[in-house]
Amino acid sequence: MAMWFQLIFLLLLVSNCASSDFLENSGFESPPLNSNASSSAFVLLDQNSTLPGWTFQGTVKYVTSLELPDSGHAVQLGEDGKINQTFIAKGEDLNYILTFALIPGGQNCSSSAGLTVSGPDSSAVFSYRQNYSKVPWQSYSHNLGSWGNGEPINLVLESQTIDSDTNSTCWPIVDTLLIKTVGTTVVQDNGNLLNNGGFESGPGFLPNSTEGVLMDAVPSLIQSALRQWSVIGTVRYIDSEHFHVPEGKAAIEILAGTTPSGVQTATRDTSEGSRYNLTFTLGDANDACIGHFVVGVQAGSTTQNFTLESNGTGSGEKFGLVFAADKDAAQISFTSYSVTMTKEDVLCGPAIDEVIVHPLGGAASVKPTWLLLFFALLYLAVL
Ligand SMILES: [Ca+2]
Repeated sequence: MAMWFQLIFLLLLVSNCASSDFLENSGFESPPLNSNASSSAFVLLDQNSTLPGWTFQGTVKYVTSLELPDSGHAVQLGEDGKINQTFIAKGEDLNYILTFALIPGGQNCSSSAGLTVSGPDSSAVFSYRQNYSKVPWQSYSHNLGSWGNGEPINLVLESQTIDSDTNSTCWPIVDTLLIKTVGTTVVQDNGNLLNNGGFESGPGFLPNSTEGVLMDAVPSLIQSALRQWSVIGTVRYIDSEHFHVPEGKAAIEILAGTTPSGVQTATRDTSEGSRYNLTFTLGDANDACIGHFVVGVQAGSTTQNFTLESNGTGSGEKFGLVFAADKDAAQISFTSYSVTMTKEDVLCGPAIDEVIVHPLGGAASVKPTWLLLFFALLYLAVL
């Protein structure tokens, strides 16, 4: 019993969020100094103004609007607009994951500039996309990497350079930045040969968001904000406060668009040729996503399609398959090919959770040569 408590404590200690305020003025609620920020909805910051916590360059505007996630203030990054803040890593073996709100900077634009988010050795481009949320803003995440205690982490947000006419361009607005830390130590999870099979370790959810966090394609397990899983296409990281989550506090919802979407990982400690059981929960996130879900599952060299009829009110069904490991780290992936949308034209899809890989019990995992030797010895003993 004591071991269970120790294990649970360890899991909480290592995998769960040790969220704290790393950033100063993370929601831009402290107005710029030396500027008349209350005079209009968009105030251009000039050389004489300072934005508490941040340094800025290029065209940066301080935004005041009730339409924002925190019904207050944000910044718009115009042409060559850039803001940055350096914060200090606290604690050892932690990974720093940023979640932020992205708001389109206007309507009827001829083009929209993207937003580049960078850490000391990582960078990704984000853009607001139609049909991915019910509200007029979206949460995205970026993994800033793992840093040792006391190391400075420079976070940079800048508008992406574009070629078209800058006068009819909509420039991105950013708000409510949140840094979450997750342990880099691999958590051994009750015999499951997959790490983070319940998707509990991932980006933080913004306090005012009911829409989860959108995750774009990240080919590397290391760089992904969804720990130990790479992302294909787009998935929505969903929380149990606002969605139906089969187990724990988080799961993923696969959003297939013009291209398939999904997640992929690899097992640990499997041995080539041995047989394993993969189980998972397939369901719907209770977000009015009605349709016929088809999810392609790959485990090692075995592939199989699984289907679910969703009425969009929150469901979960356990499925499984048996596969032989083709190598020590067998690939496991979940891919959705069918486009599903809610009545409000928001992309939605199958929810996946509780992904578990166990060795297949009994003699199947024992090498046949040993079995033969055992029976030969037994035969000799009887004689
Ligand atoms: Ca979960």
